[in-house]
Amino acid sequence: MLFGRKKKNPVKIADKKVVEWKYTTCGYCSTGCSIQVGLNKEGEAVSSRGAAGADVNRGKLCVKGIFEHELFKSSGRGDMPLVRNKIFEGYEETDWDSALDQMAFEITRIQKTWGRDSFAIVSTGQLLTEEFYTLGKLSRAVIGTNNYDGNTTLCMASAVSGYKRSFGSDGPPGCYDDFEHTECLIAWGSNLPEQHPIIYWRIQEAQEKRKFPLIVIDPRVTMLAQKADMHLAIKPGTDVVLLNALCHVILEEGLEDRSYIEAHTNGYEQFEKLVSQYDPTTAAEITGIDEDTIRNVARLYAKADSAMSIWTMGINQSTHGSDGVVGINNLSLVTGNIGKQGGTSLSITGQCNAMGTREWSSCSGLPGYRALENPEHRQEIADYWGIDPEFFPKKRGLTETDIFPAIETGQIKGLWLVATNPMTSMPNTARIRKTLEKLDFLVVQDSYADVETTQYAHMYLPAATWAEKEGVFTNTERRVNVVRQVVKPHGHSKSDLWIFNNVAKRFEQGHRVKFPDQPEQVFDEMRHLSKGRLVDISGMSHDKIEQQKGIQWPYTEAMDKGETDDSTADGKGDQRLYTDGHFSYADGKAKLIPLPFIDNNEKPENDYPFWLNTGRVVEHFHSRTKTGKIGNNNKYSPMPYMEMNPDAASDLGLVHGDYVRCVSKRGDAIVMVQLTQRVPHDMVFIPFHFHDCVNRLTLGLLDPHSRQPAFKQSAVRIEAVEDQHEAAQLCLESREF
Ligand SMILES: Nc1nc2c(c(=O)[nH]1)N[C@H]1C(S)=C(S)[C@@H](COP(=O)(O)OP(=O)(O)OC[C@H]3O[C@@H](n4cnc5c(=O)[nH]c(N)nc54)[C@H](O)[C@@H]3O)O[C@H]1N2
Ligand SMILES: Nc1nc2c(c(=O)[nH]1)N[C@H]1C(S)=C(S)[C@@H](COP(=O)(O)OP(=O)(O)OC[C@H]3O[C@@H](n4cnc5c(=O)[nH]c(N)nc54)[C@H](O)[C@@H]3O)O[C@H]1N2
Ligand code: SF4
Ligand SMILES: [Mo]
Repeated sequence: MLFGRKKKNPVKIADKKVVEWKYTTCGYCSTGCSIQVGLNKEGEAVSSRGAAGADVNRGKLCVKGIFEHELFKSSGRGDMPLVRNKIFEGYEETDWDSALDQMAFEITRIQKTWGRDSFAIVSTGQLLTEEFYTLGKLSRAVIGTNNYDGNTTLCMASAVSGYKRSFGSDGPPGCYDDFEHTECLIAWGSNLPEQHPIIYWRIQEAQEKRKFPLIVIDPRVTMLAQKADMHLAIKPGTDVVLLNALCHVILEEGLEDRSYIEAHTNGYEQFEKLVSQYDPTTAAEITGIDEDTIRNVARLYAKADSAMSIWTMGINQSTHGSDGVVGINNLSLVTGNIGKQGGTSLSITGQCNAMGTREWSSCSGLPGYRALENPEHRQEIADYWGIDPEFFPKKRGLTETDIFPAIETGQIKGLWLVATNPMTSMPNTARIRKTLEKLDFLVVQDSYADVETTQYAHMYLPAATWAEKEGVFTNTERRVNVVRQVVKPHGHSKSDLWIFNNVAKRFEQGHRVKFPDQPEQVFDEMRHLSKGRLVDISGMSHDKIEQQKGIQWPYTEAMDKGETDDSTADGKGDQRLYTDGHFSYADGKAKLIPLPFIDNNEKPENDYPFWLNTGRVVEHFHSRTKTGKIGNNNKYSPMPYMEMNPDAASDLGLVHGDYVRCVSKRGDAIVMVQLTQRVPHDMVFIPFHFHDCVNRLTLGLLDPHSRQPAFKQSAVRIEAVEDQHEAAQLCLESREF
C-alpha cells in the first residue's frame, strides 16, 4: 500500500508534445551547459532540458536555461531593417539590400572624410565564434579601422591583461574538474550560485564527496558567502592589499614552494621587496579584515597540497582589476599551484562566448591569440587572408571605454554596435546618451528592436539570436561546444554571419578576401590558423564537438588521431594549461610582479555616505532584453530595487518597500528598498539589469592596464521620496525597454 502523498494533488507536468529534441549550447552565461530543445510537430520550440552525459552540466540547467526556448518568440524581436527618416524623425522599414548599401556608403563617406579610424565598431561576448572571426576579418582586413573592440572591456579585460602579464598569454589554465581535487578554494568577488549556478553545483557535488575549505572574499554576504567556511567581507577595491598580505605571510613563514619559484618564475626579488611592506597589521586597516584571519587564510592556502583561486567581476571591475588578477596569479605561483590537479588560477568568465571573442575576434589583436605588434603574426594572417600586412595597424587601437570619449572629442564620427546595449551597461549613461547623439552615423545590430540604444540609431539591423544560428562557443574552462540551429531566424532577421558577409561584399577589398557562407567553412579557417598555437583546435569539427558534448582546447589533429600518449586519449582535449611549468613568455617562465596599491576609488564621504555596489541576480541576464520578456524569469524581480541594511534604513526612517531616490555626483535613480543583512551598514547594492537606473549613478574609473571600469565602487546618498505614487511610476518606467 502507498502512504504519504497519495491523497494530495500530484504535481503535473504539462505534456508539451515534443516530437524531437535538438542538441545545442546555452546562450546565457559562460558555464557552457549542453541543452536539448524540444520541438513539437509544427517545429516550434516548446521545451528545454539539460543534455544528459554532458561533462559540464550532466543533465542540469538553471532557471535561465530551462526557459531559454521561450525567447525565440518573445516580444520586441526585430523583424525588418529600420532607417531613421530625416524628415519626420521616426523610423521606417527598409529591405536588406537598401540598408546595407546605405551602411557601406556611410562608412566609406566617414572614412574618406575623417580617416579610416573615424569609424568604430563595438561588439560583444555573445556572438558565435565563427561570427567573431568573420567580424574581425571584416574590421581588420576590409573596413580597416583600428577602433574595434568588444563589451568584454566591461567584463573580461582585466583577466586577459592579468593573464598576459603573469603568464605571457591569455587563457584560463584550470577547469571544473579541479574542484574534485583541490584542498582549498578561494572565491574572489564571484557569486556562483546566482551567476554560474551549474559551476556552483559542481563545487557542491565535489564537497559532498570530499570536504575542503571554501573561502569567499566579497563585501556582501552573497549566496556563495552563506555556503562558505570563511567569509571575508573585504572593503571594496582593496583585494590587491589582501593578496600582498597573504604572500607576505607565506614568505615570512617560509611556506612558499621554493623549487617551483626557482624553476618557473622571474622577478622574485622585486616581488619579495614589495610584499614585505604589506604586513597583516597594515593590511587589516586598509581591507577591514583582521590580521589573524589574514594569517589563517595564508597558512591554509599555502599548506594545502593543492589550492585554487577563482574570481569574477569583484576583481575585474576595479581600478586595480588587472593587478588583482596578477595578485591572484602571484599567490598561485609562490605556492606552486598552476597546472596541477586542484591547483590553479581560474578566471570565471561571464557571457556565453566571452572566451570565443578573446580567442578569435581580433579585437585586441589578430586571430588565435596573435598580436598586431608581432610582425610574424601580421604576416601569417595577411598571407592567409590575401592582403598586404601593411594594411594592419601596428598596435591595438582604442578600447570600448576609450571609444566613447573619442566620440565626445570628435575623433570618431561613426559607430557600429553589434549585440551590446551601452545605454544600460556603460557607466554614467547620461554621458553615453550625449555621446550617441553626437554621432554622424550609428548602426545598431541587435536581436531585439526595443533596446534603449536603438533610439539613438540612424539604422537598426535585426539579427537572429542563439539557436536560430549555428556555430561554437568557448566556456570558462576552454571547452568548445556547438550551438546547433534549432529554429529558423525570427521574421526577416538574418544571422550575424550573413550580415557581416553581406557588408563585406560592398567593399572593394571585400572581394579580395574570402568570406565563406557556412559556419563550418569558417570553422575550418579557424582550425587551420590555430595549428601550433596555444589555442589549437585543429582536431575539432562541429560533429565531433556534438558527439563529445564539448571538447577542451588544445585539441590538435594528432590528439584526434590518438597519436599522443597523454590524458587526451578520451577525445575531450587537454584539461589544464602549463602542466609542465612552461609558460608563454619567450624564456618559458612566468612573472612574479610587484603590485603597489594606489587608493584612487570614489569613496563614501559626507554628502554621499554609502558605497554603491552593483551586480546581478540569478533570474535576469544583463539588460533584460531576453529575461525581461520571459515570465518565469521576470516575475522574480520585475522592477528596480536596492538592497539596504535594516539599521541604515531605520536611521533614515525608511521601511521595506519604500521607493527612494539614490543620488551620486553623476545623477539619480528611483529604486525600491529591500531590507537585508546581506549588505553592511555603509553599502547599498543595485542589480544593473534595469535601464535608466544604476548606471546613471556609476562613475566607472578605468583600470590603467585593461581600461575596464570600476562598476562596483561609487559613492551615493539615499533620499526619502514624499510622493510614493509618482516614484512608483518612475520605477515602473525603468522596467520597460
Ligand atoms: N544570472 C546571471 N548570470 C550571469 C550574468 C547575468 O547577467 N545574470 N552575467 C554573466 C556575466 S557577463 C558575468 S561577467 C558574470 C558576473 O558574475 P559575478 O562577478 O559573480 O557577478 P556580480 O554580481 O557582477 O559580482 C560578483 C560580486 O562581486 C562583489 N564585489 C563588489 N566589489 C568587490 C570588491 O571590491 N572585492 C571583491 N572581492 N568583491 C567585490 C559583489 O558584492 C558581488 O557579489 O555573470 C555571468 N552570469
Ligand atoms: N553597473 C554595472 N554595469 C555593468 C556590469 C556590472 O556588474 N555593473 N557588468 C558589465 C558586464 S560584465 C557586461 S558583460 C556588460 C554587458 O552589457 P551588454 O553587452 O550591453 O549587455 P546585454 O544586455 O547582454 O547586451 C547584449 C545585446 O545583444 C543582443 N543580442 C543577443 N543575442 C544576439 C545575437 O545573436 N546577435 C545580435 N546581433 N544581438 C544579440 C541582446 O538583445 C542585447 O541587446 O555590462 C556591464 N555593465
Ligand atoms: S548555468 Fe549558465 S550556461 Fe548553464 S543553464 Fe544556467 S545560464 Fe545557461
Ligand atoms: Mo560580463
